[in-house]
Amino acid sequence: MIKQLSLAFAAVLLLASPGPSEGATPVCCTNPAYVQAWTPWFDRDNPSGTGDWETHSDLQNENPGKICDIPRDIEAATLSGLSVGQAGEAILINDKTTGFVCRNLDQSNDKECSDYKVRFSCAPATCEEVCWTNWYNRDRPSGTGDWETLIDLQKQYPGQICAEPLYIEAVTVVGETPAILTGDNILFYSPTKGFVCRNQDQKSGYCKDYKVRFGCHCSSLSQIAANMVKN
Ligand SMILES: [Ca+2]
Ligand SMILES: [Ca+2]
Repeated sequence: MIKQLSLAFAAVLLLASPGPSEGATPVCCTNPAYVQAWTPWFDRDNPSGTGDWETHSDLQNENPGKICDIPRDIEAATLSGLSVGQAGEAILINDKTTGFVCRNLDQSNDKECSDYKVRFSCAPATCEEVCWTNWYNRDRPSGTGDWETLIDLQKQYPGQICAEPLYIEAVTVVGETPAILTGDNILFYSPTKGFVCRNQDQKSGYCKDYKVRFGCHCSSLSQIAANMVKN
């Protein structure tokens, strides 16, 4: 009885402290507001006509079932890997609802737009299919930036994160502000790579400190949960 009570107490403590503590405590069936789950990159048009048209509706029609109806975010980059800001061109539309359009007539010196690719962030379809790992915070931004890469976290916390996460969520350690709302320029934020914010990409010279967690197939985390109970 005492053993049962102490186990129950420990379970309550674990559930009550979802911060960046050590150990895997899979949290199942929550559906956080700001999840970054990027589709693959899409590049349907070239700028040789009137411009580069990568609209959400065209991309959805041409890639059935691959892009959600209501994306949470959009990212555009040139095929050479420059962000929209780095490319410095006049962009007509760059929003998650309409998609991306760069018109040649808006560019100076009769220049054509660069060729862009886009991707969208889509929420999990249902919470039941996704279980979340604990929060991890392995790095601080005092060096070159805040490096919370999947490969480093998997090495540092062996057996706690599934091999192929479906989703990633990143928030600030202080205040738990979603990464996409902080204004920091994020180098990458992807379930397959993890999260990196470099100080050199920020106007202020420093990234905020972030923690991350991953969304996995529940079956891949259930074994971890079973091991937790045994231990
Ligand atoms: Ca394009
Ligand atoms: Ca961090």
